[in-house]
Amino acid sequence: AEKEAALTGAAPSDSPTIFDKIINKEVPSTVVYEDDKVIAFKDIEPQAPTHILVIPKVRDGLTGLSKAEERHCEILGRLLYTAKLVAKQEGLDDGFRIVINDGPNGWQTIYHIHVHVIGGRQMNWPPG
Ligand code: DGP
Repeated sequence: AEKEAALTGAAPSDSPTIFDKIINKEVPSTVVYEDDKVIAFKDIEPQAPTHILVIPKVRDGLTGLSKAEERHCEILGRLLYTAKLVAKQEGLDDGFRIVINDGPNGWQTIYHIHVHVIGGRQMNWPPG
């Protein structure tokens, strides 16, 4: 059972996350795109040659996609659109993978919604 428990993400939480400190630049990161609503930075644990996280600057209850409400539709669209801009900017012209992990079974570890933009190599299906 202990081993099984380790093979999941983290328990859901409303606490502030490290991403707030990345937004505030209290924690350094390699920012590749930023505007008034969103920021995109390199993942510290890249799973491919290119691995960027796109996040909203204001979490507004969006700890994860499963917490989305109608009011979040605009920011959700902006996150995906930014993912496209970042993919283009990073030269992922042959394709890329977008991932939103949600909850322990989805292997979510940071409870501030984020879109993974992964590319620079051939992806496989199904995912692990
Ligand atoms: P997820 O498992 O979907 O919640 O993804 C969280 C991602 O965040 C994971 O791929 C590693 C990344 N990450 C965690 N802490 C930091 C950090 O301090 N800096 C950066 N750049 N990425 C981080």
